[in-house]
Amino acid sequence: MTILAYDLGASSGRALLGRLTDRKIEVEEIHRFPNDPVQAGSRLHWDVLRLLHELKQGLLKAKHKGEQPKSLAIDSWAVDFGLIAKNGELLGNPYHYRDHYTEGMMEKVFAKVPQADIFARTGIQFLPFNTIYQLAALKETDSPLLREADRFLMIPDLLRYYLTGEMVNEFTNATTTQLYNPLQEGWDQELLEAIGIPEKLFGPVVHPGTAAGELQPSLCRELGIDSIPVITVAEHDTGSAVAAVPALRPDFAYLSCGTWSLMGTEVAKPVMTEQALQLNFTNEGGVNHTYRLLKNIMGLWILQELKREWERQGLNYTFPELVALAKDAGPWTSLVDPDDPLFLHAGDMSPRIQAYSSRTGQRQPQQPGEFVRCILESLALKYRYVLEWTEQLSGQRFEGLHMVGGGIQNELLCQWTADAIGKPVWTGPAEGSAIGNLAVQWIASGEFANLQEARRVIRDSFPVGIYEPVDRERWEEAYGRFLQLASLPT
Ligand code: ADP
Ligand code: LRH
Repeated sequence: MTILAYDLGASSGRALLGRLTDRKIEVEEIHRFPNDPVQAGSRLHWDVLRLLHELKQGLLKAKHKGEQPKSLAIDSWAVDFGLIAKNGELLGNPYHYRDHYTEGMMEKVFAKVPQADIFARTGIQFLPFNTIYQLAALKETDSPLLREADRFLMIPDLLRYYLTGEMVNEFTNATTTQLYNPLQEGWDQELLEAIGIPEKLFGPVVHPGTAAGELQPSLCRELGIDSIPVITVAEHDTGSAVAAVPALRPDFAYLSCGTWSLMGTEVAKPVMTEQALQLNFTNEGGVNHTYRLLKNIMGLWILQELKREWERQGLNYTFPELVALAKDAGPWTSLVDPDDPLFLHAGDMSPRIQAYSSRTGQRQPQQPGEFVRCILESLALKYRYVLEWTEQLSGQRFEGLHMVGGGIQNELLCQWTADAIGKPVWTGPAEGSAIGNLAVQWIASGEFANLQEARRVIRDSFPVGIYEPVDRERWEEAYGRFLQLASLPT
């Protein structure tokens, strides 16, 4: 009996069929598609109807394989949303979190609710594109979308709504809005009131593993398939990725490595201390009422944008080619703080890397391999920094680091991460989010008793790569330089 997982990342989406045979998970990727944002005039959007089309392609491909999945679920990147009118129609195409419309909004919201108050209510890190600042920006500009809105749905909620006709807000994604209060276990009414967002937009929040309707009859007729039950999982992709970390102990560190790098640990209760606020750590809701104490690191986004920049110039490199160029380039041409706001928005990355290098008195990368090497070395060093703070904040010491996500195909990055942190790196599975999505569906159906059992089976089903640290002295020295030039608090 198969089940179906859709995992929509910021760079691509995929549909995986999952099967459990003799307590081993088998997965088959049946559909993969790009998730290219669309710049329309001055606005950057997601092409949400194209994503719905791709979900349907996944259903058709399952049908053509003779499969009738027992259930399905969707996870995606967080913070973005659609607004639904009274007549049930989507108002406008959802904005991409890298659109410029939230610039300056954090400060405007802080004038209404002090930053420390927002953290005390939500436990969520301050990123300029959080849903709260997106909604505040719509309010500030008196957007007709907000005026007409009757319901608020995060991206997986929205796609699920298209599949089932039912509107349900899922927990893990709800927490990333910075409008959900984990202590009161609900949308924070005072926060919503303070920024003037009507509370009626937000429905009750359901946890991962809840039945959330069936495929609509009209959709089944269109595709010529039988109905399938739809389940909520950890619909925030990072929540699903962490559910799939094959850790045997409860105190483990992870790095979900894709467009973003999300590094942290799983905790039973949000860590909402002054220090967590100062360091801008977050506490995102997870499976089984857990929380992810983590920090966003800009991640492979910078490399993706560099690749796109070169494509615009007619230079088409694959990721493995870019990694090979980095390997052959000389070390330490330059280091950057990947989280400098310079790198947040779409556009040419090479001039920004050069500008950062000049600003910090370093040599500018010139050759493609030097740029890629700069990004990968800088990421590895930033990982060390965030891992050390994760240990401090959680009061744990980690023996190594679990890496999951598409980025683990970059063996150079995995090795350099081990070198930078001075601890082993354990990699896999690469399709962490999709496998976490499947795992929660199996918990919901009773195939797995709990998350621990799911992780044990994941460990038995997928090979774990091991990278031992080498070259410690050179990385130690580079780390000292990195901390100085990035002016990071230590
Ligand atoms: P997301 O889910 O955010 O879209 P993924 O988890 O799919 O991201 O990871 C995408 C990243 O994985 C790319 O930015 C790229 O850096 C890396 N990657 C993908 N394939 C390869 C490969 N064959 N070799 C090296 N790196 C790769
Ligand atoms: C990773 C991710 C991350 C969010 C970002 C918007 O895909 O969901 O956890 O912060 O996208």
